[in-house]
Amino acid sequence: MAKNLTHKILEAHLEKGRLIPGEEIAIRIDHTLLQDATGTMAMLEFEALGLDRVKVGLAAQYVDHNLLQTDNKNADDHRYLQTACARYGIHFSRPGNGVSHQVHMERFGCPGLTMIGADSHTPGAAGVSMLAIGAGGMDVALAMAGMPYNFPCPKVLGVKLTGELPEWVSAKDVILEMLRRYDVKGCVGKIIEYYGPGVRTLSATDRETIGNMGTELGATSTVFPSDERTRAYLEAQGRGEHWKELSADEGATYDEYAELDLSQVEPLIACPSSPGNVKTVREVAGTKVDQVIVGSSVNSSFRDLMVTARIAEGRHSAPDTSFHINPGSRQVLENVADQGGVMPLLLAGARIHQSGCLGCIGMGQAPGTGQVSLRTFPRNFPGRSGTVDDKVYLCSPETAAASALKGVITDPRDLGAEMDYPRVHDPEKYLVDESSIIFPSDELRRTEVVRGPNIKPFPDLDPLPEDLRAVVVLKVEDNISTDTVMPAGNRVLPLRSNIDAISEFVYYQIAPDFHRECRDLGNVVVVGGDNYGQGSSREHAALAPRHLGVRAKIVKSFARIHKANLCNFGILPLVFRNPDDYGRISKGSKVEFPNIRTQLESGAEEIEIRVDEEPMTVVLEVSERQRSHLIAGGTLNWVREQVIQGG
Ligand code: MIC
Repeated sequence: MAKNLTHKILEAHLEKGRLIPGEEIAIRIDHTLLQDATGTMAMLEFEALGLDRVKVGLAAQYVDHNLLQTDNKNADDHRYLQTACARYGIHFSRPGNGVSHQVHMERFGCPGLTMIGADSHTPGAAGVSMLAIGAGGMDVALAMAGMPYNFPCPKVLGVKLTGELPEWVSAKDVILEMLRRYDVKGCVGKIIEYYGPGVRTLSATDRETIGNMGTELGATSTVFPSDERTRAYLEAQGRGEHWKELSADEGATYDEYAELDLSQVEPLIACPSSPGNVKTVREVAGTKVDQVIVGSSVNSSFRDLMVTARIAEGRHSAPDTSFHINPGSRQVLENVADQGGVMPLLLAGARIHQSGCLGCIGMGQAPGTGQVSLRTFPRNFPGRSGTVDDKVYLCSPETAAASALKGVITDPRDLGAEMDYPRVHDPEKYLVDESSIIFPSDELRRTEVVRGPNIKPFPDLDPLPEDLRAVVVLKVEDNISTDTVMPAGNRVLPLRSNIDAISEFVYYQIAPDFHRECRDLGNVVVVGGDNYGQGSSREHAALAPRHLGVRAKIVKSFARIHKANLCNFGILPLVFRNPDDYGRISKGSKVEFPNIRTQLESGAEEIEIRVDEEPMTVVLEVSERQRSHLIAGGTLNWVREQVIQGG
């Protein structure tokens, strides 16, 4: 039977289950990716498994998030990660070498392989036709230990691309067009596979942009065929031997279909404060812009910076507009410099930063009060920039560059009257500099792991009791992102390896007393709407609430990674059977979970609880494996039980 490419890759890696949407499957993982913000906790979890060496084809650790060093903490974490990588056999990409997604694609990504990464934008590896999935740190730690990755088999949405992008329109506009159609939860439970004649008009880094931001659609992953463009990219990286051709079989079918004519795409922009709030640039043109940032997690490739440089060449940014460049990697910056792109940027007034995520995760670059910031980043959830009531827009490098020059949101096509569109071609051979990557070796194996004082052991979590009584501590609405649950930014990120300390920031932007109330109340419940926990993969959005006594979350629906993280840390992910029950429960409601342990052990999907003494039925839709983890009080407890039982 003719197969689509997603099923071909999944089948080649399938360890358990059937490719039936919704059923849990387990796949073998070829690569794992960690970044420092999620990686310290994941590394502690890996260490807790007690292995001598990683057991995965290739494990990589990037330091790209916590780059500001305002006290000892981040630098201590960097040293911890570097020494742990040496000790356990993990590739270590040093601070300043670049964003995980960009560097992994440059140096390690291979068509047809699988990867999980403790970063929700891991699917960017679609650029070199990997099937890459964002996951919580615990799941990545298990994969580093050689275990397969378990997840619900997704549907495959086949998107046929036709035509070719017009001038001044680029890959970011394609993914914004997808967001305009599907919004932030339209692709939950799906892998998006692009196919058709339009694919070959997109370069590997264009595909990376589209894959990276597929996450904002709620998608599990994104897959692109591996073709001549993939070959050209790998050859330019000096890794041509890793290329192989991959595509769907002739006549392959998909669970769902869509078509996108690239020639019809126009400059688009996601308005504050959701990646799904997409308008045409024309609709908001003329809005005054205080800050423009090109780069970071997405749109930070050679092409993206070079097109910005060529647009800015011989011009200057507007006097009231602060213009920033965050290169995706040291390699990108070296190549842009080599091809004459740095001088035009400097002369245009750009502030060129080190390679890394920076303002994308609130590590600096926060806009001022009431200021408008235009960014080529992947997400703009409320307050993520670090500024309360921020006004962050997401757009292509072309729109960003045009707006930086004019000082107002500008459709880049309007520059057509002043200049020709500077079409940028990727180098036939990139300058390759691997000196900031430390490769594993037998000699490094003897390295002693150095732990700073801020690295605290993984907290103890008790197993699920037979009966549970709790109080609703917070009720929130739809589309709450993990940025709201567990904010990032320079005050909070350095605490990622200290759960007790970071817990004080849970929900602090919308409920500053959350942690105190939890401590007063004992066991608590959080109530939410649809798509609860969208966005980042940060497991701290589950682990820190659990540490504060959150034992269940009852919502209308969950985002994929957050739900898996809740199971990993023993928080019951419950869904209202009747969505109207959302109205029957409020802050202060008393919730009883009688015989909850027995209910879970019996495999019940419908769970009977009592809310303010009235019965209510909620649904627990998890796999058998996750059920055992919830009963044990979390995955780590469960793994330890298995080790003890196994002798
Ligand atoms: C993000 O974009 O939110 C991040 C930073 O990449 C996160 C990881 C984190 O919270 O550390 C993600 O998306 O997983």
